[in-house]
Amino acid sequence: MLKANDPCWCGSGAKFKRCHRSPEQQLRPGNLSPWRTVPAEIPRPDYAETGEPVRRPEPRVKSPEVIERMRRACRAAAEVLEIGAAAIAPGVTTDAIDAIVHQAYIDRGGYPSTLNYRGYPKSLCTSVNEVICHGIPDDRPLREGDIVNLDVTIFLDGVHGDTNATYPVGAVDDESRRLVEVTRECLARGIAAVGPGRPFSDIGRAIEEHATANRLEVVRAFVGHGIGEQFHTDLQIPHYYEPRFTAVMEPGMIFTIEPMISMGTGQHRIWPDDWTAVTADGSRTAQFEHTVLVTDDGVEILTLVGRD
Ligand code: EYL
Ligand code: CO
Ligand code: CO
Repeated sequence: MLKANDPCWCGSGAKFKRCHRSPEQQLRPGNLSPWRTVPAEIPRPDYAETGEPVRRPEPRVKSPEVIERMRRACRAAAEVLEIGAAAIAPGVTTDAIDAIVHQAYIDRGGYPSTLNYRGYPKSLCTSVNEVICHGIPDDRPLREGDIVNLDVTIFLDGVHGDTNATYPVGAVDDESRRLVEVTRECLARGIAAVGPGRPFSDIGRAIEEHATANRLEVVRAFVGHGIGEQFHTDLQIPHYYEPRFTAVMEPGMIFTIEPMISMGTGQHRIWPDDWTAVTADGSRTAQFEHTVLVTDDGVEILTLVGRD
């Protein structure tokens, strides 16, 4: 396990000219709290006990009945994200936010989709600064100037709703603020490219164009995904232009768009915990995610709270 004063772990010395973060600035893993439990009466997904999801065929075009359940689950996910975000402050640990979010799922009768998904140990992903995604909540307090992404997924009414957003912790530097705002715009432009009859490649093209125009890089290793009765289906939505993705969007399709954008390299490394993805050069990243439905005339964002 990495210790607080170990030299830079990220390998950038070999592949990149430098790791530009001092050891003091670099994130180190903290300690995990014990596994949280979910009341027995809350329905759980198939992997909750085994850690391994069972791949089942699932139609890309959802039935009206599944779409209604997805609307409820996705709205609940948006509410839970809002509750988690309200707890962000300097000195608050990511584990404390995990505890709040865990209870918020249960209060809505939902199961935390990430809990034991392929063995993931927490109810929330918390990705700080150079962590791209899948950061594990631990006993490290957030510090003023950090940026932190909260990624919430709820299993409710037999379907999953998935959303995330990146927040400043207190006052943050101008470049980090710009990164967060451009990444928010990247998601908005990706969503604006959704509509029946359009190729899936339009989504990544819109995102990559906006990132590149702002001298930022798209992380290519992680993609948006089909979602429904399973957390992840075989449908992939890259956040960069992939001309081979000529398949066309149809009304009733539901998937996530979740661009990860880097101030430096889009290349990644995985921590020894096998989950935490960080930029290879230690530069900061931001991410925003919505679950969306293709409608007869465009797109409906499902992961919004009622008043949005
Ligand atoms: C699973 C599999 C390596 C995803 C999300 C894929 C992760 C790393 C191999 C959350 C948790 C996507 O969609 C997600 N967030 O928005 N695990 C995830 N995996 C995985
Ligand atoms: Co997510
Ligand atoms: Co997702």
